[in-house]
Amino acid sequence: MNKTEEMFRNACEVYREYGVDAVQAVKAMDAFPITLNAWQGDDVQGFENTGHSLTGGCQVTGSYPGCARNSAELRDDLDFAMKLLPGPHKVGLQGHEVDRMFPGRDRDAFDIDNFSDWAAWGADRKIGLDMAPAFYSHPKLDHGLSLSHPDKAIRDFWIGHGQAMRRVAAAFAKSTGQKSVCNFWAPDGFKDTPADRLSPRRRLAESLDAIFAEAVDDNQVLDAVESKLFGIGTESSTVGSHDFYLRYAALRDKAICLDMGHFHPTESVAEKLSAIVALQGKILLHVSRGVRWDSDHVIVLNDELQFLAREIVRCFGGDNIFIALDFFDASINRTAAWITGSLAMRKALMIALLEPRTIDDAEIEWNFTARLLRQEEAKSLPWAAVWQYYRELHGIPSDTQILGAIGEYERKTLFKRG
Ligand code: RNT
Ligand code: ZN
Repeated sequence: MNKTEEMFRNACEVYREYGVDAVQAVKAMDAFPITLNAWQGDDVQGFENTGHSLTGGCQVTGSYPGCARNSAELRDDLDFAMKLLPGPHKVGLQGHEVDRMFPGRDRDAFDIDNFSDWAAWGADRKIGLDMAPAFYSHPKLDHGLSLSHPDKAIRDFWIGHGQAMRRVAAAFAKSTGQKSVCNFWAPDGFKDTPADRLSPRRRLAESLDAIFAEAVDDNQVLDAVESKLFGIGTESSTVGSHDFYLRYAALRDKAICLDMGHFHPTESVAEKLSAIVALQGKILLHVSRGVRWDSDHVIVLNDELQFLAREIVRCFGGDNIFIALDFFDASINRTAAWITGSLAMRKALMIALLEPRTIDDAEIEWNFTARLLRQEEAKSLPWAAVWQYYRELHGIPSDTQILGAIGEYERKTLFKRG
């Protein structure tokens, strides 16, 4: 028995005293696929090569060398990162991260031919592929509006893009054999106080209804709608606010996408999960970290992430909560961002799966003193010994070895991209 196994056995003994089966917790980890956000690898630029800069109220800061310049390089980087990660993964794409463009064919007419290399890659690796239409970084995002624009021709263009991406999501599901989550986030909003908030919201609802009018197989595509509180240039009001989308999702039986950077700083996304699941709602999580604002920092193992993981584990019903990363940091090695973010999410899930049942016992007995003490006590239980065992079970090297592999990959590949 090696040192890791010995420490794991000891940890199992300790957790048994708290009503936790650590062996079962290790097995349960694979019930939670994590979707990597491909757009971290290309700084949300996409590959249309039309020169459109990033708009829509998001911002990527930093200029670390080696950004993926095309979908093949992006897949290489994802392959590299996923080799160093434990547990099941999916990959999420944006609607402009095409393999190729065709003359005269714009986003409203994209189809699976624009993404066929992605479909083949996912099928070959048995990796599920999610999709998100890109309602931004395009001239038809006009005065900050897309699906809610007063000009029907502009709305129709974006409705076409939404329909096209949903068909691509269905094609991804067919080729990979895994359900594809198609997430709709539109940047529509106002920098300063709008006179009319109601009309754009009515138009957004109509446009979404037009997109979803086309039937898709629920076993292949799960539609999600993502709310946002503000963006750069939409500080005063967003058309697709949380109130709007929570109601829309309930009325139209869609998943609600909760992005951790899209709420007031003191508002917790973790707190929302049980409220939505208790009423049979489905949730797509955009796991992110805002620093002072919706800065989309790489996630780290902090209290909020651990709170989120605890709620995921308690509310998870197999197909009601989907975990997707959403951050974009161009100041560090982009593959390291995926690796750091996915490992942090996995650690938080491990800690949540190991949560002592004695906490619940105390609560059931109305003993809130014991509940508080037990919650604090849990923080010093040997979860790291179980985590190390889980990593070695999946053949994941140490963090030092991962850093070495990242350094070698950037010397051999990334830095040669110029
Ligand atoms: C924008 C939303 C959205 C984006 C991606 C790139 O703030 O979070 O999910 O991150 O569409
Ligand atoms: Zn998001």
